[in-house]
Amino acid sequence: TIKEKTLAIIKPDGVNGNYVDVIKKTILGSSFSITQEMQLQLNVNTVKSFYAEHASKSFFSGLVQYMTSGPVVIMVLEKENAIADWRALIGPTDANIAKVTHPKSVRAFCGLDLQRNCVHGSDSPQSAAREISFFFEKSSSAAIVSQHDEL
Ligand code: YYY
Ligand code: MG
Repeated sequence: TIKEKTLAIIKPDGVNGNYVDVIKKTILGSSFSITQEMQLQLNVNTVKSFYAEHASKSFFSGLVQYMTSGPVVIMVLEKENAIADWRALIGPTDANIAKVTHPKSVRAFCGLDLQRNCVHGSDSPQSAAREISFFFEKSSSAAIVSQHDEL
């Protein structure tokens, strides 16, 4: 079996609401291994760069504000079919919809609404590769943008 890696983020509402342990138990109980993990306070430039594909959207400034509102836990998850399986486990983007359509999903049990949906998951092999190197490579984008942030 060929293992695959994906990037998971426990967002500020998840960390703040003390959901880190229960989410990690869910991850490990679903046959993923957590191969890398770090807790970070993201800054504005890092979030803008990470979510660059959404820069033109009306929700972008709210998303940046939210993602910088407190610490996040960033993890690399590994298993066969990790990318699709983690997306399935977290459920739909809008936590209010998740509560109705996917009541056992992570976003259903710890998310609050469309913006504050508790967790991130890469959506394709291309994004997984980009997002993992964004945070975990030595000369990663996150490290580079952090140096230029004014916080
Ligand atoms: O991949 P996923 O996180 O499920 O959703 P995206 O469409 O990539 O949006 C990224 C992020 O932006 C989402 O997790 C919440 C937020 N967001 C929002 O606040 N309002 C929207 N209408 C859409 C997304
Ligand atoms: Mg996405």
